[in-house]
Amino acid sequence: MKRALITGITGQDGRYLSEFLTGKGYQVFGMIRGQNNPKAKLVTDENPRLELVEGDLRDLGSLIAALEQVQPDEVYNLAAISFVQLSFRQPELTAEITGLGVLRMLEAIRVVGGMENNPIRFYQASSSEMFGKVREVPQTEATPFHPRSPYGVAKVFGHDLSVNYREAYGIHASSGILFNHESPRRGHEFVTRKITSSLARIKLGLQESISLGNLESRRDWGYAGDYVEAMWLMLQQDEPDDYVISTGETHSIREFLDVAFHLAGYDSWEPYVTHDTRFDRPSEVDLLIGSAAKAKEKLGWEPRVNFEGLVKMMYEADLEAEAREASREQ
Ligand code: NDP
Ligand code: GDR
Repeated sequence: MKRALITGITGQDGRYLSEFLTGKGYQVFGMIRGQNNPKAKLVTDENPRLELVEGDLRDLGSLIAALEQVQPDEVYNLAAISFVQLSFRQPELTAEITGLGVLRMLEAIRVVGGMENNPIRFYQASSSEMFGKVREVPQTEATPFHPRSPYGVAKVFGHDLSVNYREAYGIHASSGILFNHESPRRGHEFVTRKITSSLARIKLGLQESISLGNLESRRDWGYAGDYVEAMWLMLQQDEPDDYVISTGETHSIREFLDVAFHLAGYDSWEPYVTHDTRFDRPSEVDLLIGSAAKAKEKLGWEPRVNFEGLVKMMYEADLEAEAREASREQ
């Protein structure tokens, strides 16, 4: 039975990947941080075969201990400060966790796995945010990086370091340059989930409007359930490599609002959306659209859920959850 260690187990991707790998017959271990983390129950209720181990990306000793305990075949490094907006307010913490955290995990793998024939395969959660002010359209593995946030800069550090540990120490380290991916498990701080959960509440008469920032930026949005399969496929290859994972379609926030409000039976979203400058960013990524041609050719990976399907899945899940919550409160 293969053994996998996932950092960021309580996040959106960690939860999908844990279920995916368990389904493949893996023994899955999730790294959890903090004392009495309230999300431990959520993830073990969701996947009763998941085992938790303690660890924090700020603490090298804890990573070494986790690797010694688990003896993993594969490590998926998904943990990060992942919210771009927060990275402007807490840049040092972002560099510490999203950037230096990768260094610590790679060092732990180097130490525990040994220098020669290191058996541990490593996946780094890289991001389209590294392309930032994009140098070409669509973005591929060869597109130069121009990050536009402390988060993006920290991800470039983690990405380049994974390449360096591959070249310097022969570690089987692969990076997935994943474009935005969403789901009913997406954190409420991200724009898609903010829209679908607020819309569900508007529909149920529980909320009057949504405050948003920049509606013009464009993203290549896919479904997280599809994207975790690509992570696993990367680690099944003989040679480590980097892959763009995306849908190849781009849509603005306005278009997301159009589709979501239309689904909910409204002619227009404009009466329900206000602008709040608090959600604007000091520097913005205006356009993202990826080409996953390499992943299709080498991994046989393609997204299954399209943009409309994704919006529908998220809105319907939020409508059901909000209605359930409202009836419980009555
Ligand atoms: P989430 O924000 O949902 O999850 C982040 C996870 O990181 C949480 O489990 C959190 O744990 C954990 N974490 C934060 N700080 C630490 C720390 N110091 N030590 C250990 N764990 C920590 O992210 P997603 O699931 O959406 O994304 C997964 C990864 O993929 C991230 O690295 C993200 O940057 C990257 N990515 C995501 C994309 C997306 O569209 N979703 C696209 C491209 C890249 P806790 O619950 O304890 O806070
Ligand atoms: P992003 O996702 O920054 O692309 O990072 P987010 O959903 O936060 O923003 C997308 C775009 O929407 C605009 N926007 C708003 N964003 C938020 N969060 N809240 C608002 O109210 C709002 N109004 C407009 C933003 O300005 C932006 O242009 C996500 C994260 O998952 C990263 O970890 C990951 O690496 C990248 O995707 C790829």
